[in-house]
Amino acid sequence: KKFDPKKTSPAPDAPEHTRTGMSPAILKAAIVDNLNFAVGRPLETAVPEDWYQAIALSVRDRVMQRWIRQYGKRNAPDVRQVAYLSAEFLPGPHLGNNLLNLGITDNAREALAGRDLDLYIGLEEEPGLGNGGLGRLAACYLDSLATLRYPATGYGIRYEFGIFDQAIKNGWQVEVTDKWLLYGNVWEIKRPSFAQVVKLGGHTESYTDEHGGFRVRWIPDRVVVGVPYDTPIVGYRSDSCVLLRLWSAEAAQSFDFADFNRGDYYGAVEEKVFSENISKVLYPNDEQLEGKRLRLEQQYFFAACSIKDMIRLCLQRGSTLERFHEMYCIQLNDTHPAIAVAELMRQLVDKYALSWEQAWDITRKTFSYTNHTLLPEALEKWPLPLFGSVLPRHLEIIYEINRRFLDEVRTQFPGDDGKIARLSIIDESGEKYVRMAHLAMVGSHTVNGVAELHSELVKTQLFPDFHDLGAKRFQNVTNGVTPRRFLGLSNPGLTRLIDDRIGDSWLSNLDRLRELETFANDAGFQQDWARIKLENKTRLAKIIRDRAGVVVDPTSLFDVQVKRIHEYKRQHLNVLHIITLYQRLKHDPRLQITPRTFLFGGKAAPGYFMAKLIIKLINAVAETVNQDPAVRDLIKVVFLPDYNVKHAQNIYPAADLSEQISTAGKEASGTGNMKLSLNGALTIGTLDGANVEIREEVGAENFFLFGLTCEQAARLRAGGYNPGDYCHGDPELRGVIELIDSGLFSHGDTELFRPLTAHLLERDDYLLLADYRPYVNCQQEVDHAYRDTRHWTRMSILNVARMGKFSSDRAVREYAENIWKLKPFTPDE
Ligand code: Z2T
Repeated sequence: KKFDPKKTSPAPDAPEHTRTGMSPAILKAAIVDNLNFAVGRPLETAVPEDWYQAIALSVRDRVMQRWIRQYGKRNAPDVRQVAYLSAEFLPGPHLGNNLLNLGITDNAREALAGRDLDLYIGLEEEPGLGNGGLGRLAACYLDSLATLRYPATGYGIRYEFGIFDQAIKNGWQVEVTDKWLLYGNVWEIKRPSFAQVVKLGGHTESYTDEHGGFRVRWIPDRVVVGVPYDTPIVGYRSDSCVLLRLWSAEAAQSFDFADFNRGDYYGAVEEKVFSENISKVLYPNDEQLEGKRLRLEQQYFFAACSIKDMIRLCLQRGSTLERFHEMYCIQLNDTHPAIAVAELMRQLVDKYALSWEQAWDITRKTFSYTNHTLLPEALEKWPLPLFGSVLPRHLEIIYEINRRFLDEVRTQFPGDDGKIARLSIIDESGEKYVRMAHLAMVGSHTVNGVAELHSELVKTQLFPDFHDLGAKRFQNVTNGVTPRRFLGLSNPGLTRLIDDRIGDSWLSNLDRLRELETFANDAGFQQDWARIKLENKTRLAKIIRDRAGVVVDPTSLFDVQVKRIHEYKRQHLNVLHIITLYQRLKHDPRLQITPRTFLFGGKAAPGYFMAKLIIKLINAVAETVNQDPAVRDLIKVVFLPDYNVKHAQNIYPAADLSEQISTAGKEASGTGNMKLSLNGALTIGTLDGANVEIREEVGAENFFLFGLTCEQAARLRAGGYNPGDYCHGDPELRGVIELIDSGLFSHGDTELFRPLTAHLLERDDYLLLADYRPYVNCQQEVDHAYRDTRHWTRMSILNVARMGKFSSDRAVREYAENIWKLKPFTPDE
């Protein structure tokens, strides 16, 4: 068949709605247009990658149309916007989600007339611009901000290389560079005209201005240019869009002609290389500070670009900077962007000549701060000399902020030097540091934790002295996840079943899932429910075979632990349970247990030895167990390489059991726990983070609880915890540890896992041995419960029906109403 462009392309004089329309016929024409004119491929030679590009471009046009239509509303002089500042965003692949949110998935399928839309959707390289929960949360919030019609911008960094791709070689993690931009990125639009210049290094000078005022200027020794790339994020069934604006670093001038003319070619390009380094790569540590100069430069780079962008827009919209806080509120996603507090002060005082008092008032009314962890090793602090050499003016400003702040503290607590030292933004207990959490606290009107338990611990454990001051508002906003991507898009089978029973409005009103409760006992509904789970498991089983080379039984219990690998998350406790079952089956070959498939996924920070050893242990146990004929049909262990958003979307719908087994008090919230339960998995978990609230919602009888509470854990530690006692008192546990040390899982190498077992026996910071017996017993209950399919299915239905609270729509509404004081746009007529 020959391609005739006249037959498929709209006439050049066609009305606008014909070019941007959503009908199958018009979509088809647009896709073919883009294939020809943007991708540059005739239909008959187009490969799937070309089709992906053409479809994505056509969808982007339609997203942009919404963006344009809202321009007037967004920029009206009386509209307050939220700027969500985050060093990480993990949006996942856009195409499928944009089709869903625009409501044109079926139309696109029809437009493609038999071509495989899902194949094209699957080709998209995801922007892995985050480590885990924190970055994914930011992406969920953008989805909800757009859906709920709040005026918002997400500001972050356009890393050229995102989180590394994980390969598994010989059981070990191997990091592979993430090249997400290799084939281009359809969704972003570069905006060179909004570029910002950012200063770095150098020194400060004081001078007297024309009114005789004392002023300071910063003479940098380097400047870089930040160029924004915009990705519109479209709301679900709404006329609204929000913008994700990511900054990319470029050299101020790509050639220094002075150097070039002297014949120093390399000197001339050096500047370009140094500048571009700033947005080159995401630091791959979750919850482990890496005090590197480049990381501080990244943080300042994007904070400064974002603040300057807001000032530009504020002035452009006819406001004055005295009203900055009426035009913008800024949410700090952890302390990574906290330097923005000092940067706003610098802009207002040094550049726009506001008084310190007025600038500080504006600043405090603008910022609020979300804390995401209690782990001490994650709390950001910068050595003073390093900080001063990168940001000399900001250090002065921070000293002034701190001086005034501590003066206030002194009037409230006279003579309490200990309190002053503990509250100070500068840590002077040894080597001096700038404490970024203190800067964020002092500079903002509200601070919040991300689950009820976590928010309590923020007050009582993390910042008790700030809490005593009383002035600051401490709040809780329990995290939420978007049901669009994590149910609507990932689990179309379950989505259709729910639609059939309760209509289709629940995806934007998740509380309506409660209406499913009436069907929890309905045998027909239970059967449909179980059938869909089995279909999802069958689909995942194929992926497991292709990607991990293991054949698993879709009727076995899929026991899933997917998240970053960290000792506090206790993937190795899960492994101790697996080895326990293995040991029991070896001793008693006729033992009846529920067949289980243990699935793991997650990346380890490249420098985190223990986490990497845990991955090796999982794979080592998998290798031994999966090939042992004595247990082969009862337990299978799989480590799925390269856990990311895209793979997560295949895993959640297939899970029966969700492992949320962190040491109580360590997981701030967790969000995977929500996604899994929303897809009908039952949780086995500790009273940690949002687990507490999930259990409250779904009912204790539909949740497998075990382990120490955080108070019990604290008491145990205070009384001198001795893990060895637990080992000696429990022969089964001792057997498990001895089995690891025997070399059974390491081809006779008795030393390989010694760092792990030795740590458990000698220190066990995360109390695995204390929680081992309760965990294994609880798993036994899971085993029994799964045998009663009807009862299990009923619990699964009730889990889903009661997950309404954990929609990111609820969370974003709480931020908007209680912290940002933001009003949504009125809908278009
Ligand atoms: C992260 O993903 C989280 C906290 C961090 O603290 C850093 C990163 Cl990269 C600095 C996680 C928490 O561990 C998790 O409990 C929480 O659900 C998530 O942030 C979102 O709040």
